[in-house]
Amino acid sequence: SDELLALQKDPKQWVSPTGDYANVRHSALKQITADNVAKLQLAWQFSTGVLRGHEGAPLVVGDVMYLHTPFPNIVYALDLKDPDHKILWKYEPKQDPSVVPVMCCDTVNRGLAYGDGKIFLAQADTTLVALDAKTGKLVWSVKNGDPSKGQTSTAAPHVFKDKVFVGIAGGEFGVRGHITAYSVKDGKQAWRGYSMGPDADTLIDPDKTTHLGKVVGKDSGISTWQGDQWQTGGGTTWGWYSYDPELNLVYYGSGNPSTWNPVQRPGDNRWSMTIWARDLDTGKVKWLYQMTPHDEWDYDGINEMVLADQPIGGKTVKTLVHFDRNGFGYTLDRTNGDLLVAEKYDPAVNWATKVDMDKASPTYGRPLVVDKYSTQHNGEDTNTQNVCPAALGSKDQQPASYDAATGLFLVPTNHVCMDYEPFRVSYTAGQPYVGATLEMFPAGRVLGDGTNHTGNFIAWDAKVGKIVWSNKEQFSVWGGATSTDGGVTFYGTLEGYLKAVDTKTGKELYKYKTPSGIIGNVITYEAGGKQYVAVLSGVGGWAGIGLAAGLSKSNEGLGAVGNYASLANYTALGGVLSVFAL
Ligand code: PQQ
Repeated sequence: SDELLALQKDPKQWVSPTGDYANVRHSALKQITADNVAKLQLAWQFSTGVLRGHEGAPLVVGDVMYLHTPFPNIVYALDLKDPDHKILWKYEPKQDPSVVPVMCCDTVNRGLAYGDGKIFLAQADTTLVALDAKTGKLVWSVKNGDPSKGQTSTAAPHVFKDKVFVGIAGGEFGVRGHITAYSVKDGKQAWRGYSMGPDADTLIDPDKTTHLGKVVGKDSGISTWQGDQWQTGGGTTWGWYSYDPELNLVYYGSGNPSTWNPVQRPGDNRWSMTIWARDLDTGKVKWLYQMTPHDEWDYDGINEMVLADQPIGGKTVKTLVHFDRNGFGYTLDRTNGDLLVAEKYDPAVNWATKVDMDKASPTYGRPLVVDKYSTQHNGEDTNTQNVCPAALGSKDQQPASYDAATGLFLVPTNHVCMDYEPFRVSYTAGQPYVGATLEMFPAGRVLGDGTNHTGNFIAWDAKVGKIVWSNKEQFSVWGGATSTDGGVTFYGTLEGYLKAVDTKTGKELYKYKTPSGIIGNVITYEAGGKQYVAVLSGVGGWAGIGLAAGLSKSNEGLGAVGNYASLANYTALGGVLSVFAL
C-alpha cells in the first residue's frame, strides 16, 4: 500500500514538500475565499533562530508541524493541538561549516519529507537523515556526496512509495549530477542515475530510451562531450521531483553544464538541461527532453515538473508542465515525452526566437538561438549584453501552482536581463568552476518601456502557452505559490508581503508584511476545524544573496547583487514562520 498517496488526499494536511506527488500545489480547502480573505489575520508566529535564506515550507502531518531551517538545518516538531504550539522535539545536526563556502546561492534548504513514520532531512553536507517523527531520534543516515569536492545538498528529499529521492548540488563546482533512490525503511541505496556518462551510469537504455520520439543510441551521455569533460559536466539535480503512480515514473530536471564558459565545452552537453522520466523501481530512463542544448547562459533545467491532466484537442492528456529558467513554458505528454507546447512566459525573453515545433525539421525541439545573444558566438572575454532572461531565469526554484477549476497555472516569475562575459577556467576539485562574469538588471532596461520592476506574478494557460493575466511585482517573486478551492492563490514577495489574489482575475485581495523577505513557499492546512495559511520569511537565496552574505559589489553573488540592492530598503535577515487564519 502507498501510505503517502492516501495521506496527501486529505487537504487538512500538507505531507510532502510540494503538497502531493504531482506537484500541483493546490489545496481543496475553502474556508478562506475570495470574498473573505481580506479579513485574514496573523494567528501565530515562530522564530527559527536562524538568519539567511529560508526556502521551502513546513510539513503538516496529523497534528504536528515539522519545520526546517537553512544551514545548520535544524528541525522542529511543533504541536498544533497545543494552543502554545509547544516544541515536541528539536533536531540539530552537527555539520562541518566548511560546507558553507561551497554553496553557490546561499545556505538554503528546501524542506523535509515524510514517510513510514519518519521525517527525512537532506543536510547541506549531503547527509540524508531519517528521524523518528514522534521523537526526533535518528533512525538511519547515509552520506550522498562529498562537500570537499563541491557537492552539497539544498533540495528537499522526496518520498515516493517506498523510496526517498535525493539530488545533488554543485554545478558551479563541476559536480556531475545524479539522483539517488534510498529505501525509506533502512536507507539502503536502490539505484543512482547520473546526468551524464556511460549508459551504465545514466541508466539510459540505448535501444529504448527516447528523446523526442527517437531512441537515443549508445552512450548518449558521453557522445556530445569533448574527451572526458562529462566527468565534471554539471547537470546537477537540486530542484523539485514529481511522481505519477499510474505510470510509475519519477520526473525532474537537470541543471547547467559546467563550466558557464560555453566555448570550453563544445557539443550539446547531454544530458544537462534535460527533463527526465525514470522508472521508480529501477531508475531506467523512459524518455528525455533536452530544453537547452549546449547552454550558454546558465539556464538550469531543474524547475518543478507539474503533472496535470488537461483537456487538449477534445481529450484528456496526461501532461507535464514546466516553466524553465530559459523563459519557455513547456507542455509535454508525460507518458512518452511528446512536446506539445513551448512558448515564452515572459515577453522579454530574447535569446531564442522560438522552439522549433516542426517535426520534419532537423532542429525539431531546439530553441532557435539569436546570434547577438549567443555568448558562444561572441566568444571568450567578450561581454554579450542585454540577454533576457538573466542567468537566474524567467523563473528559478520558486514553484508554481495549478488550479484545475480555472485551468490556470499560477506562476511566480523574474523579469530580469543580463550582460554575460565568459572566460577560461580550469577544474580543481572543490574550487569554483564558473567561468563567466555577469551583471543583472531589470528587463525594462532592454525593453525600453520605462519600467524597472524585476518580477511578475502570472496566470498561464499551458494548453496553448499563453499568459492569461499578469501582475507586476517590484521584485522577482522568489517564493512558491499555492492555489485553493476558495478561489484564492497565495504567494510571498521578496520585500516580505504574504499576498492573496483572486485566482481567476489576479485581483489583489490581501497583503501582510511579514518580518523579512519571503523566498519560502506558502502552504495551507486545517487544524481544530480551522483553515490556516503558513509561510516562512527570511530573505536570501540567489536573489537575496547580497543581504544574506553581506555582499555589495554589483557583480558579486554570481552577478545578482546589483539588481537587488534596493531590497535593503525594505527588509533584513531573520527566519520567522507566520501563520494566518480568518
Ligand atoms: N539556488 C538558488 C536559490 O536557492 O535561490 C538559485 C540557484 C540555486 C540557481 O539559480 C542556480 O543556478 C543553482 N545552481 C546550483 C547547481 O548548479 O548545482 C545549485 C543551486 C542550489 O543548490 O541552491 C542553485
